[in-house]
Amino acid sequence: MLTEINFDGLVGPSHNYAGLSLGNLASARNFGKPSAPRAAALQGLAKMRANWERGLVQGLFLPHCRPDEAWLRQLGTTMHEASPALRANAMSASAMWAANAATVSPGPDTVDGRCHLTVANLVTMPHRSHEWRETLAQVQLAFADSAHFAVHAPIPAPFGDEGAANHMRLAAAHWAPGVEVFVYGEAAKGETASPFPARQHREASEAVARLHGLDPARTVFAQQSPEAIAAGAFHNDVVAVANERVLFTHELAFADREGLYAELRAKLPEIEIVEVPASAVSLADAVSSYLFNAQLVTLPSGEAALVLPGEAKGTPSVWNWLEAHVAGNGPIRHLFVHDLRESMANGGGPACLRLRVVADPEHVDPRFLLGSAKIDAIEALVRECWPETIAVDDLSSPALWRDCVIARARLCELLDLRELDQQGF
Ligand code: SUG
Repeated sequence: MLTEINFDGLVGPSHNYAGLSLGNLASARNFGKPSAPRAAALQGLAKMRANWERGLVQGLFLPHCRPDEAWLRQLGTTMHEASPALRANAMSASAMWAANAATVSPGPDTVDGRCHLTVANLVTMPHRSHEWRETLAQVQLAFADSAHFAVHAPIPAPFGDEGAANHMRLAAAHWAPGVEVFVYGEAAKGETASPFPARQHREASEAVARLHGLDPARTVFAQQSPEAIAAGAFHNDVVAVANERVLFTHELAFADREGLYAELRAKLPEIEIVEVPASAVSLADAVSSYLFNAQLVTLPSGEAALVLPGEAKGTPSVWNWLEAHVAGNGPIRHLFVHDLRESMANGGGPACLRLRVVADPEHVDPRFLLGSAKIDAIEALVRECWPETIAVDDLSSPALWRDCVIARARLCELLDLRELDQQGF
């Protein structure tokens, strides 16, 4: 039975605000503030539990081993000797944003009928560029069943690939053949480049589509609007989200909105495009509230629901639009709000925290799937081992480095994934 599984990245014990992501306004705004890794992980786990209780299948990716001494070794240094900037990069907990782990094409879309996953190279940001090795190791374990999954190593540099955050799948139902939309960023000809980097390159998206064996007739490449990138939409999933036949998008998300909508209508006649006009919600409000970084999910009843961050409820233009949509019998029928402020303060909303994989859960390594008892056990471990707070200066503390390594080792042991603790990432 093919179903959608949401694999959430657990927030790691080194979660901090080092301001590492140019173009991510929240990351820049919160630079230097103390973080709360324990609260952050508990907020994420509460969302996972709630989605599981809603009847959705819930999976987990582990935080990566931090500090990443292996990466520093490649750079000829160690945590003791590295500059504060390199230390912060080696301590980043950014792997929590699992939407950037990989791009996923479910079996009904691919030439060999297997679900294909390409791990993202994340080459644009130094602190994210070393995630791929451990992500690849986890993905290879979770989806080891090669009769049903094909796992691809990252696209080589310099072609930037940020994974599912720039990829949308539309289909009559999860199990039906879908139309896959790859959204890339680049300055339009003749336009001044945005002050912020476009992290997803078209060449990378085209390579992923080829590797996955997608049918060109059901594959779309769309340019993100430079205006959205300049407004802080460093990934497409900050301004648009798709689920089954619904595309939920801001009016200014795409460079050629009319052209894209026409192409999608031609390829999937049953599509429902729910567009929020800039006159109702400005790009600035969309970016600060993360309205579109909601999880758009299909509940067991068949109804569509949005899993939103608290900031969406706290932004009057956004909440007014949502309430009117639900009252007016729009395709989205339910709104669930979660406090994810620790992740949000680094630019990561509900949708950033999860990677969607349409597959049969029976084919996934069960160590990566969650139920209530396992969530209880992880919560207890987080309360015991995750630091309560980290100030940016603490990133230079050997005691913190040791605590982070121990916390993650305990998690690997709890989940019976000791092999991930021994690979020396
Ligand atoms: O890559 N933030 C992440 C947020 C990623 C959100 N993901 C999606 N939109 N799918 C990023 O910018 C914060 C970095 C820091 O300052 O520590 C950070 O990496």
